[in-house]
Amino acid sequence: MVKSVRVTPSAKLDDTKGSFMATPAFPDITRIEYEGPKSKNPLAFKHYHATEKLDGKTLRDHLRFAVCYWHTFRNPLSDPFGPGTALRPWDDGSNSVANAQRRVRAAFEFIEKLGAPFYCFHDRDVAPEGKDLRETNQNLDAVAKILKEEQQRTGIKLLWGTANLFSNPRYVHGAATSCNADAFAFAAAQVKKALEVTHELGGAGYVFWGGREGYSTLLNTDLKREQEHLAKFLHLAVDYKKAIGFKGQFFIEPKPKEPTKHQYDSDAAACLNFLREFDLLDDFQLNIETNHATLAGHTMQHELTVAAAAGRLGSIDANRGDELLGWDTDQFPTDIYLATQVMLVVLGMGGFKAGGLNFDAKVRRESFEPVDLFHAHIGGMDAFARGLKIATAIRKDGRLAAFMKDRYASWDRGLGKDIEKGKLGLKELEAYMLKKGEADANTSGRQEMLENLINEFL
Ligand code: XLS
Ligand code: NI
Ligand code: NI
Repeated sequence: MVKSVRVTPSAKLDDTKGSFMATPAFPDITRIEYEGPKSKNPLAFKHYHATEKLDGKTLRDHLRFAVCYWHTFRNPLSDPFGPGTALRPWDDGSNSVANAQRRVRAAFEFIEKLGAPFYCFHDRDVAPEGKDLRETNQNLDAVAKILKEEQQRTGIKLLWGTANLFSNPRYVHGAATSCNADAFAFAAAQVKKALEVTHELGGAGYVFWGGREGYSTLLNTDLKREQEHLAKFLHLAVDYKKAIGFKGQFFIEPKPKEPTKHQYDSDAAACLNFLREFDLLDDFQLNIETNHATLAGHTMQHELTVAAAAGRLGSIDANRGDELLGWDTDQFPTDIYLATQVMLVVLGMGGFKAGGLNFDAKVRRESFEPVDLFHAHIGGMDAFARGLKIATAIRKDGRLAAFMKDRYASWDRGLGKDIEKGKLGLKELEAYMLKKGEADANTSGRQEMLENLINEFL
C-alpha cells in the first residue's frame, strides 16, 4: 500500500468491531441521493435513480453496478514514474490483517453511501499474503468474516470473486500456463480457496482473467502445451464448483496483452474458440471489459456483439481507455454514446442475469482525495443510467431494428429462405443464377442516416 497515506490521529485504528468504524472513513459525505438533471450538486445523481422503473424493472436491477475493490480500495495511484499519491486516512499502509479488516469497513461505508448494490474482489486485494499458503488462507478467512458481516449489515452483495494469479513472483511465467508445475499447483490451491470464499459470500459469479497466461517470446514457449494446461485448470475449477455446490456463473475475461505481450484469452472470438475447442463452452460466459476491447483493436460494441451472438455475454467491466495512451488506463466511463451502445447490446440479449456492470476503473493519480472516489462512481453510474434510458427509447422507437430487419428481407422469402433452410446446393444456386443472369440490385447501407437517428435520442 502507498507510503504517503496519513492516518487521521482521531481514528481508532484497531476497532473493527461493531457495525461501523468508530470514526467514519468518509465523515463529510452522507448518502448520495438522486436529485435529477437540474441539480448542480456534484455529490448527487442526476440520472441514476435506483428505484425508478423502466420496462417494469428498476434501474438498480437493470444496471447491477459493482464497486471494484482492487482499484477503489487498493490502488495507491502510482505510475511507472512515481509512487502512489492516494490519501486513504483509514488505511495505515501496513500489511496487517487488522488493517485489511478496517479497510473492509471503509469500503462498505463507501459502497453503502454510494448506493451500489454489488462489489467485486480478488483474494489478494482483500487480505494480505502470509508466510505460506496455510497462513494466507487463514488471513483470507479472517477478512471474509468481516466481508460477510458487512454484507449482512448493508445488504450489499458480491457480484463476483476472483483470484490474483499474477502479482506474486511465483507466477512470473504464468499460473495455469506456467512451465513450472508447482506454480500451477499453487494457483489451483488459490482458486480452490477463492471459490470457497466466493461461495460462502453468496457470489453471483466468479471471474477468470488470465493474469500472466500468455507469453513474452515464442522462443521459449510451448504454446500448445500451455493452452492445454489452461484448459485443464479450468476443467478442474468446473469440477470443484460442482463438488461444493457453487451455483454462481463462471466468466472468462478477454484481454489481448499486458502484462504479457500476447495473452491467450486475447479477445471474445479467441475465448469462444478456446472454450469450444476444450469443451468448456457450457460452463463459461464472457466478462467483457471496454479497455481490453480497445487494446485488442476492437470496439466495445464489437466485443459485446460477438459474445452475445454466441449466447455468451455474461458481464461487463465498465471503464474506458485513452486514445493517446496505449495501455490499460482503466478510466471511469463517462461517454454517453458508448454507454448507449453497451446498453443496446445488453437490452438486446434480455438484460443481465448473473452479471452486471463492474467499475474496473481507477481515479487518476492527480485525483488523490477520498471524495474523488465518489465523483468517479457517480459519473459512471449517471453515464450508464443515461445510456440505459437512451437505449430503451431507441428500442421503443423501433426504427433502428426495423431498418436492420428490412435490410435482410431477401432472406425472409423465396431463395434466401430456401438457402437458410438448407434446401439448395451449389448446383441449384448456379441454375438459379444462369436463369436470372444477374443478381438483384443492392440498396444503400444508410450508415449516416442511422448515425443521425441515434443522435436524435442523445
Ligand atoms: C486486468 C483485469 C482484471 C480483472 C480481474 O486488466 O481487468 O482487473 O478484471 O482479475
Ligand atoms: Ni477487468
Ligand atoms: Ni483491465
